[in-house]
Amino acid sequence: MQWGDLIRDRSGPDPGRIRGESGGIRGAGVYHASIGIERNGRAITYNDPAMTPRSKSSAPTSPRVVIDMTQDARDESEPDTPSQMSPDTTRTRAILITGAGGEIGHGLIQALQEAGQQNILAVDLNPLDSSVASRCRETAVADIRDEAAMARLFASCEIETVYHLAALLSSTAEKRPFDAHDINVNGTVTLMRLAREHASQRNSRVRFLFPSTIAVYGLPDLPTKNRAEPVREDQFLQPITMYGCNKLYCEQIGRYLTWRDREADGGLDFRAIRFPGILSAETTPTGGTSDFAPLMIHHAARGERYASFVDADRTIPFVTMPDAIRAIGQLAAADAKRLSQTVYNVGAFSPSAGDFAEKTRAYFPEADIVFDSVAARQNIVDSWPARVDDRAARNDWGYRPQHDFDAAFGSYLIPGIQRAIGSM
Ligand code: AKB
Repeated sequence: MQWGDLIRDRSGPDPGRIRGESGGIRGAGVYHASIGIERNGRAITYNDPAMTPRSKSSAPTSPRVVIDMTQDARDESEPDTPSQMSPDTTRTRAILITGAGGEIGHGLIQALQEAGQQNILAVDLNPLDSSVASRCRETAVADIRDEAAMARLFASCEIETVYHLAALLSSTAEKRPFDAHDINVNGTVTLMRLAREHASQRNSRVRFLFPSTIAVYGLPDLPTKNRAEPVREDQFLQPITMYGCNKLYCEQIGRYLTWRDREADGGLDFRAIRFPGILSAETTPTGGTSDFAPLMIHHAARGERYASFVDADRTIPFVTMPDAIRAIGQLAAADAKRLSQTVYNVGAFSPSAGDFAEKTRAYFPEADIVFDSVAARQNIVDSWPARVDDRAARNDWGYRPQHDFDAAFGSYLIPGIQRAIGSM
C-alpha cells in the first residue's frame, strides 16, 4: 500500500489541528550486533535473547496528520488485508522504516498506519515504544550496518518502499566523525544495494526515501549567507560537517543508481528531501545543530532556563514535524514522471534565534532564555543557508507547508506541548 498525493487535516483548515507524533532522536544509541524481529506481537529472535513480545497499546487521541490514499489506484486495486497475508511473508508487500524510533519515525509510522498501511516493518537500534510498535506488522532491533541482519529484513517481505531515517545528526557526528561515516554512508549504501537487489530480483522499483539536510550546504561566510537569495539545490555544496558530507555523498549515490537503473525493469527509485530544522511538539531533539530552537521552546514550557548555543541574530529555515511528515508522504507518492530531480529543498519560515526567543516569551512570559554562543556549533549554523529555494518541490509534487512561524507556535507547538505536559 502506498501513500496518496493528498495529505490533509481531517479536522479542517485550522493548521493547528494537524500534527505528527514524534519521539526520541534519529537512530542514535547503542548498536546491537544481533537482530530480533517481532511479528504481529510475537517476537522472533534470531540471536538477541533480550527481545520479548510487546503489548499492543491504543492509538493516541491527539490531532494528527491524515493521509488520503485515494490517489494511488495501483494499491486500491490490490489491497493488503490481514486475511490476505499468508504465513509465507515473501508474498506480503511491505514498507521498511529504519531509525523508526526517532523523531520522524514516530510521526511517519503514525501517519502511515492511520492511512491504512498495515505492513510496516520497522527497525531501530533500540526496542520501539509500544505506542509505535503496535502500529507495525514487524519490528526489529538491529544495526543498519549489519548487512546480514538487513538482508534478513529484505528477505522477510516484498519491500516496496524504504524510508531510511537512521543517521547520526550533525553535532553528534562532529564528535564521532568516523562512526558517523560508517553509519551515515556505509549503512546507507548497504541499504541502497540491498533495496536495488531486491527490486532487480522482482523486476520492480523500490522507492528509497532519504531525509537529507541543509547541512549539505556550506556558505563561505556570514556576509554571503545574509546576502544570498534563497539557496537552490545546486548551490554552495561545500559542507563543513561530516554529517553534511555524508548526506551529500549518499544523495549522489542515490541519484547515480536511479539514473543507472532508468531503463531496467527493476531497480532503485531514490528520492531525497533536504530538511531544515524540524520543530516537534512531542519530543526534544538531541544531536542536531538546529536543536537550539526546539530546545528553547521546550525548556520554557517546563519552566527551565535555556542557554542558546547560537547568538540572537543567527537564522536558519525551519518546518514543523507535521509539514515534514506530509512532505515525505507527498514525495513518496509522487509519480516518477513528475519528478525533475532526485533531491528537493523544503522550507517554511526563517526566524532568527532572537525571534524564537521573543515568540517563546509571548507564550511563556517567565521564560529564562540567554544567548551564550558556542563557536563550534554556531559556525555550523553560519554555514547553513538562511533560506532555501523550494520551488522545485512545490512545482513537482505540490509541497505546501501548512504552518508559518505564527501558526507553528499558535496552532501546533504551544497546544501540543501543553497537551504533552498535561498528560505527564
Ligand atoms: C541537525 O541539526 O543535524 C539536523 C539537520 C538540520 O539535519 N536537524
